[in-house]
Amino acid sequence: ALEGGMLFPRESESRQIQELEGMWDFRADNSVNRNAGFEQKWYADRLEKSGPVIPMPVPSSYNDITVDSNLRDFVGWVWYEREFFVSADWVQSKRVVLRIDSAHYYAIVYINGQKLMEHDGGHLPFEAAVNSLVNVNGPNRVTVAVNNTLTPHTLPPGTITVHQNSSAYPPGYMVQNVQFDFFNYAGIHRRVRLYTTPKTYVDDITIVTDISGSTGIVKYSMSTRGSASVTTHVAVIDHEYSVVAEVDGADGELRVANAHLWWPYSMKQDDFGYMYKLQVTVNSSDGVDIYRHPFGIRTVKSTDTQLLINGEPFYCQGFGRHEDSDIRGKGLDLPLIARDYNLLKWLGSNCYRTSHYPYAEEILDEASRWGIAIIDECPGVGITQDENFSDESLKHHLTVMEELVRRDKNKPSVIMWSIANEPASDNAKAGPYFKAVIDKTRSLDINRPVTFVTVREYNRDHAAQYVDILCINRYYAWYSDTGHTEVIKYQLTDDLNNWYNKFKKPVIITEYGADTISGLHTLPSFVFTEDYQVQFLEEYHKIFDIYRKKFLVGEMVWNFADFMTVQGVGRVVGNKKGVLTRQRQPKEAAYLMRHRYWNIINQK
Ligand code: GCB
Repeated sequence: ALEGGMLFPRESESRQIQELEGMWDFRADNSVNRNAGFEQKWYADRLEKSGPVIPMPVPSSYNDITVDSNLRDFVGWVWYEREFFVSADWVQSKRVVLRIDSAHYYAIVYINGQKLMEHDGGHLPFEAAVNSLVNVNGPNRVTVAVNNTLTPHTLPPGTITVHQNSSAYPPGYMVQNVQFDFFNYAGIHRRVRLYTTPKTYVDDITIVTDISGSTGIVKYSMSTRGSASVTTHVAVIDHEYSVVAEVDGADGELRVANAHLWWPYSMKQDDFGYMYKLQVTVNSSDGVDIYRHPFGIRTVKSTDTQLLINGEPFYCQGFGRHEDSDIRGKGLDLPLIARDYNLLKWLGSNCYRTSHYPYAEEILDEASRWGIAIIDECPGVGITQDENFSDESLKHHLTVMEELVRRDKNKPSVIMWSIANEPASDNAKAGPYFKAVIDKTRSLDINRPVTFVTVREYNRDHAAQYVDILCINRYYAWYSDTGHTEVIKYQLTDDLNNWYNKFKKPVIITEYGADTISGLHTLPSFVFTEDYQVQFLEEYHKIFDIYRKKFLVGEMVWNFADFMTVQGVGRVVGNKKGVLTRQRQPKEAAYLMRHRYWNIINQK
């Protein structure tokens, strides 16, 4: 089991936040064994004492900040450091926590040269109390060593090739091979902050909602940590800051009369994304702790042909996406987040998948407010080699699911868990492996459907039998029959029927798309032109329109925007399947999607 509930840091009367974003000192460990930082204890004194440093923004990926291709393609440990101050008042009377919302991939954190914590995995937060390690007179140092190396047992998995004694490569030449199609951006990707709580504090809150007539049922449980004994008061606060229900105790049920449900904006255009707050107040001899947890009242269920939100059929009209943009790579960027939601709404998109890893909480929380539904995917992308199905890999995958569900369980926008993308589910090992991950996920949360995204054939998949909703990626007329959109209707029709007839479960096409260089045109169309992308999408839509009245419950274009990948002959400065460019400007296909998606919304 995991340590602590790790609630998202939120200010309140009892909790303060100190941001540690900004320019940090930075150095990549270029030593041949990539281990000089530990051997020479770079964390023991200021980083600039052990060698040259450069300024590095936090949060951001480090890869595209400089003009150095060695840093862009670097594999191994990089070191970050900055100074901070803490008030004596905080350290004496409060619990002071250092939280990193994500560092890719493996991180070790030191405070004033003393190890504070380690974390295995990018994309998810980690934290620890710093009270015993900080000075209140004078500066403190936080040093973060981050390693982006991917191995057969990381998520996502990868392999390292070292060219030893080869005349074809420089000595010790090291290559990171990956089994997925996006750039392995690295660094401190999300916020770093200090926050306080009282010494006895609200540690975790779980909120599950149900609907009975016009009444919203809010089941909650919460836990505290600390040595003092506590009394707990819980209140539901509406958007007007009125208390609409309240009760005492660490777990229970609240009933909200005439509840305002959380709806995707496509289902209730004038009343979507309604958020309440669960205000938890804990009293103890350590003082009062108050945490206000945003939540929505809604239900999600699936039948053998439908995906239901609040009991009504939901059709997912969406996109696959990435956290990706110029210069910052996968670094958290609030202007980009806001731009993307404006674009999603403009496109009429009511849903997306966090392909292929958990996105920042800031992104998911905005989805809740914008009334956009999310398939929340863990970083299980590229599980394709035999050793990726080992016990060691499985153990880590289960831990990652625990961390993901702990982080996102109370977010109304999250309507489904995706435990993997395009694994070798035709490998016999995939059956027991994915059954274990799916069972685990259901044991953590029985209130959302669970899926993984397959690219295999319906009759050769060992894991699809365990999911609630079939999610399928298809590239007819792109990776096969390239250029021949006339085959799409035949192949897609067969495919959809085969999956449904075998499994009797609803289907979402979670990817279909064609690389398109913005500005390139031909008539008749030719692959890589804007004309081809439009024609390609239109052919898929004809079939979707037949099956969305039956068992098809969603369609997602690959991709919302162009994104960076490794260099390769099939990628022209990245994957160009976006309907938007990487700079978030439209290709012609964006207008097609906007027309289609708004038509579907307005038909209702
Ligand atoms: C896929 C993958 C996605 C790739 C995409 C492509 O099936 O899931 O990560 O980017 O195909 O464009 O090849």
